[in-house]
Amino acid sequence: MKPEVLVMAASPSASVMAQLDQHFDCHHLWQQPREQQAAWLRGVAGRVRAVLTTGAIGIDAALLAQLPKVEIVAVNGIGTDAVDLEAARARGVFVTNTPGVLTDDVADLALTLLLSAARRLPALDFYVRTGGWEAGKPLAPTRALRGKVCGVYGFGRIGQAIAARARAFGMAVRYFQPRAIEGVDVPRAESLLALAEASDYLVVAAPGTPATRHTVNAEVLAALGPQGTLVNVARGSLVDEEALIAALRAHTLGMAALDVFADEPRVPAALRELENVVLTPHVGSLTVETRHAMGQLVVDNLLAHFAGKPLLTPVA
Ligand code: 8YV
Repeated sequence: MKPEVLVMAASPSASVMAQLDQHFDCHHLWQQPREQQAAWLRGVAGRVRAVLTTGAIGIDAALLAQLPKVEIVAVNGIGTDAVDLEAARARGVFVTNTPGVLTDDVADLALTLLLSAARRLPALDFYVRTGGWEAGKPLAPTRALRGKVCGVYGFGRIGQAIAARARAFGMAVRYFQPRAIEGVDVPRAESLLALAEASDYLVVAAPGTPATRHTVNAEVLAALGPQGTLVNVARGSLVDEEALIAALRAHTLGMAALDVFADEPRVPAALRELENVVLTPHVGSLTVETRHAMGQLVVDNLLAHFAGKPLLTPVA
């Protein structure tokens, strides 16, 4: 008998979906109409041995408690902030995620956002579409990237990949995270505030944890300043969104380019109405290649678990 797996969300990779259905008896929650999901779940919960979830959906203690036979939670993403790791640990439930395979695409999106803000891409697109060019409306020059300072908050794999890209654009790079990284030729700032003071662009690439919550606060945003830009490809929880909106409104912060938000998919109207923002819907890893690689790692972790082999990418 195949192990029964609760699949919270689909992968865009047809191969991953086919492998899931080949090796496991899958219960696809995402196929159920929203209003019927709770009742449907009660029907399958008692038999579920594995859960496939995403970084955004995660799994809370209440759902874990509904699954008496669950052995493993495989997260199709790197962030585990939406997973109740404590509850999983208490139950002896393994957790895996997908580090490594999404690094380049998330770093690419960070630079896409940074460049879009620097060169005012959304405004230029609007200008052409709405006939501003033909009408000869004035167009102010933007600022060059070369020589500017890119501060990277969080210097793991993704932060370091962002730094390499920023350097290729002629930017000077610094980073901050509590633990210094040995053997890198990027200077570490003493604090996040010092990093913001030194930076023209502050790119957030740190994990969303209780310790990092709202660390990008009013003081940090003020230090980044009216010519400064905040880029966030990590988690919305790291930024005090109310302080961000206030700073953008008052132009004490120049711009923000955001892929992640405090309460996704709800983006505050106050943020959507601003002109000095670039907004994308949490798509750092959303490429065909990376979503396939992430899904494959999920499948391989599940297969390893049910074959009694070591997990490929366990969450400590
Ligand atoms: C995904 C992410 O959007 O990896 C993460 O932590 O936030 C993203 O890559 C998410 O996990 C959906 O699969």
